[in-house]
Order: sequence, then structure tokens, then C-alpha cells
Amino acid sequence: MKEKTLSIIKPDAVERNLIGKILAVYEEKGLKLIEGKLIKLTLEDAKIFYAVHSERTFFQELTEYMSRSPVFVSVLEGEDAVSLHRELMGATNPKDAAPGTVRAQFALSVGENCVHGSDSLDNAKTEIRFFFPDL
Ligand code: IDP
Ligand code: MG
Repeated sequence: MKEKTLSIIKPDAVERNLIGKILAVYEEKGLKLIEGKLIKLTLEDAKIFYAVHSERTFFQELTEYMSRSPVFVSVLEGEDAVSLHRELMGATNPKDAAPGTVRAQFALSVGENCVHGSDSLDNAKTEIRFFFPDL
């Protein structure tokens, strides 16, 4: 099924000039960039976006990291985009990420792991609306 998913290139990757290399991984597998922008989240934006993790021990670290410098947020479209994008990102912890995935190639740690991707079609809709209310 043709789907849309939300993709974020996180501060650690934008800081290291990896936007082009990361988008290339997605584009090469047929995902199409249909919206995109570079923005700096406020701490409050990050807390709302990651509210599902508010009780986790790493919540403060996560929200401070996500708001420390700009992120590249985009909408990717394609066949099974949600699961394909997650597959191309690799496991949360780069130590567990399959070779060739974005996180295996570029992530620094389980926290500073380069990218975010929606994990279900429902969450994709909510997350796309958060950043691109007109789409
Ligand atoms: P996901 O990004 O692969 O979906 P989640 O479990 O939803 O992973 O966690 C959200 C984000 O929180 C991760 O991408 C990572 O940046 C951060 N995170 C997850 N686990 C840890 C941890 O144990 N320590 C620090 N940060 C973490
Ligand atoms: Mg997640």
C-alpha cells in the first residue's frame, strides 16, 4: 500500500553534514521526499513530540538532545513507506543495527542515533500533522 511516513534527521547527524547521505539511503530504495524543512525544535516541541517516552529515564537527555540544534524533518512517500523506512533506519541501538542501515553506518550511540521514523501508520499520520499541518 502506498503510504506516507515522517522522517527526522536528528541534531547529531545534521551537525555532521549527513543530511545528503541519509536521504540517499531512503531515495535509493524508492522512498520519495514530498515535504521537507530544516527547523530547530524548542525543548517544549521535543517534549510534546516524544510525550510517549515522558516516564523513561532518558526523557530529559532525549528532549535536550533533540532541541540542541536543527533537525531536518520530512515526509517520505512510497509502497509500505512506514516499515520500509524503519528497516532502512536500523535498530535503535546502532550496535544491533543491520549492516548498511543508516544507524549502522552513522549513529554515535543509542541516544544520538541520527534518525527518527514513525513506527505505525497511525503514528505517521499524527507525526506528519505535528510538523506539516497543511499536508
Ligand atoms: P526508535 O527511535 O528506534 O523508535 P524509541 O525506543 O522509540 O526508538 O526511542 C526514541 C528515541 O529515544 C531513540 O531513537 C533514542 O534517540 C532515544 N533513546 C532510546 N533508548 C535510549 C536509551 O537507553 N538511552 C538514551 N536515549 C535513548
Ligand atoms: Mg520510537
